[in-house]
Amino acid sequence: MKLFRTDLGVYLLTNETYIKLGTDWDELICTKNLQQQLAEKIKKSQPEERFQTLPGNLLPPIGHQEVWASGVTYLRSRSARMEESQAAGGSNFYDKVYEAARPELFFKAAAHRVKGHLESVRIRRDSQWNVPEPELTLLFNPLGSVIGYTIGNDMSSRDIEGENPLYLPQAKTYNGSCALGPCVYISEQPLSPTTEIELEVIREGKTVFSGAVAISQIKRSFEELGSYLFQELNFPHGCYLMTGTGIVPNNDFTLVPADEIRIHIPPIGTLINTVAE
Ligand code: DO4
Ligand code: MG
Repeated sequence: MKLFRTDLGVYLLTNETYIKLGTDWDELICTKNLQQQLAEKIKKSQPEERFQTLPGNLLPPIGHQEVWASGVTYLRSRSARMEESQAAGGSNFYDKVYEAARPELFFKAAAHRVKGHLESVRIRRDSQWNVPEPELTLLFNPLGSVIGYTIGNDMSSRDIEGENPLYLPQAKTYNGSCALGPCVYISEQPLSPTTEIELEVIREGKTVFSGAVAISQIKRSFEELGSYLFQELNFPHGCYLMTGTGIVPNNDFTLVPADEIRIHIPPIGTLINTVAE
């Protein structure tokens, strides 16, 4: 099952049919026993609530949820971070956090800054070295349970975070730095460890970067990341948690305006964003 948010309401996609659930995304995310409630809704839905195509214009799948992110959860992220911060003497912080009991968790975006599928993401004007970070993103309800999965793009300025680890919030959080979508995938079963995250960057019609990683390569469990996040924070509307990137292009790669970023995670779908000019 997949949840889509549009300007006309919230829709559940099941068996190639979109079923209207209502208009309040936050209320839905906070529903107790969501899966059971959705199953009931499918059974009871009336013909006038069923659609063959998604009604309205797609919006990012977010109401008042905060977006948090995990860092250095894959070996590739650890080595990339160590390389970019070596000259500044910051590299051993990343080595340590990869091994430490406490994960790196940081605030990524308030809901109003989140871009959806087919919207533009941005590069900071004061940065010369930028990458997309394709990340499996967990949706938690206020009780701290994972209720769904979406695709996240943690746009990052590598020169700024590499200059000094204390600049991380500026490298990660700015207008247009976070995209989520296109939907939330709801499943009774956890995602298979063989699930692949795929990234492709297309420039003037040609693929200039592609890469893939299996989610089994992550160093920490989703439960571990979630339990640290909820340890000293409450989320009355639930929250999103990006789980970190396992794909980082080589150091000679940077995004440029008009690049198209495609992130594919079956069975969620594909999130496509273009870098603003
Ligand atoms: O420590 C810097 C951030 C790393 C990150 O965002 C990631 O590993 O995905
Ligand atoms: Mg990241």
